[in-house]
Amino acid sequence: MKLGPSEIENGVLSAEHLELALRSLNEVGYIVLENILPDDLVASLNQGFEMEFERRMAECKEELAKVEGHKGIGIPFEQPFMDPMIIANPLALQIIGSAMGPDSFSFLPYHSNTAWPDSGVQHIHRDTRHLFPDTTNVLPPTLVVVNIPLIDFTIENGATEVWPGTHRILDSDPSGDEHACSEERAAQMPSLQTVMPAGSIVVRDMRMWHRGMPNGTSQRRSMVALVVYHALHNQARLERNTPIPKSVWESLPDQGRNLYRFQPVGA
Ligand SMILES: O=C(O)CCC(=O)C(=O)O
Repeated sequence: MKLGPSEIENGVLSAEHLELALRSLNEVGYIVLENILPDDLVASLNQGFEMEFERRMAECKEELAKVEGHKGIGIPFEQPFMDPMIIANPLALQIIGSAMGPDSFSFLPYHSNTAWPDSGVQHIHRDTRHLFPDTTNVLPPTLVVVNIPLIDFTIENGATEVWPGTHRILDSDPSGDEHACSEERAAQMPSLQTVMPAGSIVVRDMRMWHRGMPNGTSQRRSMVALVVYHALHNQARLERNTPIPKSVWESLPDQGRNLYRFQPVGA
């Protein structure tokens, strides 16, 4: 979805765009707000991730072979990672608040999903199960991920493949694995790769079937992955004890403080 300049500047979706975004999230399983973040912020975030990858290369290399070249990292509580436009983006939060209520919550730090050069094809999976898989009713989303591509996502660099509508599929995989999705069944259904410009924001229902794709370029392809929980999830079970630095906390608008309210604030 392409937004108007005043929506981007004011951080508020028009009523029409909000309705479209909610319909897309509910019916398709995700919505893309195209190219809404400042280029320099996105470039400095990508550079920050690149520096982290270089710093932690030994640890990454050890794991890469096991994960088909799809290896993200958690990030330090530093700028530019903690920019309020990233961790409490008003447009993403408007959609999430309307879809899941005002008391959704999240934790910091977020992670990246990164397809390294020469990565393979990930197995098709959903990131979360249905809360009530034995009923015939599909619930609205209770767990969404905010993804922010940090470089242009293309077919060549392995834009994520998604299967629209599959967040509504209730029957479980014969393997019994609640995150597994049938490759045979997926092959019969339409899918597409999320080709989109850097600095877009995706809000995705985490039940939707998807997979990371091969990156045939020489540049790592990263996106921010920030998970947001509906208030019905048990925050005590999910709680993180790492304090959010006071400077980060103080930079957050009220909506952002509400989002991270279960996390301690440090010095
Ligand atoms: O990096 C990607 O394209 C998708 C990775 C992903 O969503 C996952 O591993 O759950």
